[in-house]
Amino acid sequence: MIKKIFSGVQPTGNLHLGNYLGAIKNFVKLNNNKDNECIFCVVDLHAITTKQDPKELKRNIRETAATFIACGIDPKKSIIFNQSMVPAHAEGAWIFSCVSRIGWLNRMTQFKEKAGKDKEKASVGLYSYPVLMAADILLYDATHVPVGEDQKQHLELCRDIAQKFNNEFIKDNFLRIPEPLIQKEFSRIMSLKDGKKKMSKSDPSDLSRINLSDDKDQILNKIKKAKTDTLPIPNSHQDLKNRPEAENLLGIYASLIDKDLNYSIDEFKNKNFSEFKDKLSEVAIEKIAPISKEIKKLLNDEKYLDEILKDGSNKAQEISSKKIKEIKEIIGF
Ligand code: AQP
Repeated sequence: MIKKIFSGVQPTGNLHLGNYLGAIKNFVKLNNNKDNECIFCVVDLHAITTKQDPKELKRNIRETAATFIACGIDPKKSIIFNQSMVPAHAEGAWIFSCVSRIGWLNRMTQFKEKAGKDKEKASVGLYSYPVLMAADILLYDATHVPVGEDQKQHLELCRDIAQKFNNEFIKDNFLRIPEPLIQKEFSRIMSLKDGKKKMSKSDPSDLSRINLSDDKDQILNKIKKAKTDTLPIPNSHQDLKNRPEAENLLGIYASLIDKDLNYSIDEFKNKNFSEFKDKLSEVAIEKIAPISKEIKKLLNDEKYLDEILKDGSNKAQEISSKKIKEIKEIIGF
């Protein structure tokens, strides 16, 4: 069976190692499989659920597209586009918000985390964010959605929306029920400053994350300053319990070299963190520095990036306009 892949990344700046190891690395693998049809979207409509500076947003849209390409997604094989260029996403989001139930959205933990204590002041868009995400996926009949662990709940909501629409309009299998593709290990990379907090673009401390645009010296400095504890590296996974920073760094190392956590524990057991950090810096620089260099090179060619996004948007428009037309007919418009 041909796998139809859809996933998105918000152009909110500072794409980081968590985005790479949790999602984009997997996008590249899927792109490289000749049997897959992949669509990777710069989800700029999602980005404006929190306040964005217009000039920065424009730059970040190009930078996210550049990051996709620099990481290894081939725009000749996969569709790369930005969401705001394709009207069906906003139309679909409205229609699916009428299918979705308030009780379902009230359970979304990401809204609670992002809105924080002052929920009343959060945008309505931030609340209904997962409905727009459902539209993104359902418009393309995606069979598989590669995401980090933090998006699992949103994907379950998408499946519920599709099921309810199909049931309500007695259209079995009209909306394809997508499967999540979440890596078993390292699907949630944590902050370098706090092993209990997700590595995130919006963390005010730049030292909390390794950005995909960081150069060699920045990577070295951030790993040097990354929080650890006073104990040496243990012999077993079990002994990493209650040592979130140590577990996170060992996990990052393993994921960067495509191994599992036991492999990095075995390699560094009983050693101290300074020795481990030297090796971690080496592999992180080896992986990230070429990506960072390529992003900078691509950003110097705005015309090329704009053409990729335009071409991708035309292709996305062709697919999604057919689906939204069918959806409207089913509803009775
Ligand atoms: N720390 C992470 N570990 C693993 N995967 C992650 N992802 C994000 N952070 C981690 C995955 O990256 C993809 C794109 O995410 P996004 O940028 O669209 O939104 P996000 O999840 O809200 O990312 P951030 O960094 O936390 O952004 P801000 O701070 O702007 O809210 C998704 O597949 C996500 O799972």
